[in-house]
Amino acid sequence: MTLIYKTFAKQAGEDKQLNKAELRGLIEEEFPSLQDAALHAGDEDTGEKLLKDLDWDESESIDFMEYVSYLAATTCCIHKH
Ligand SMILES: [Ca+2]
Repeated sequence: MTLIYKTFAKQAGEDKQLNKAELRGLIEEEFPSLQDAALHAGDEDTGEKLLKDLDWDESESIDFMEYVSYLAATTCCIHKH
């Protein structure tokens, strides 16, 4: 969990929130296969789509809890298949 937080905080900066550009940077750095899959599906702006999907409180940014929820959901999906 510490490593997950450090990865998040590295991109999020002092405000501890990921904006669209920071989210895109995190995806490109940590989940390149997700970026490749999105591009292959014709979704060129993965950051924009993910921001809408993850931003539960519609704050236009992703906080750590929203990010961790995404990781948990993704991990569950991966292990089902
Ligand atoms: Ca949010």
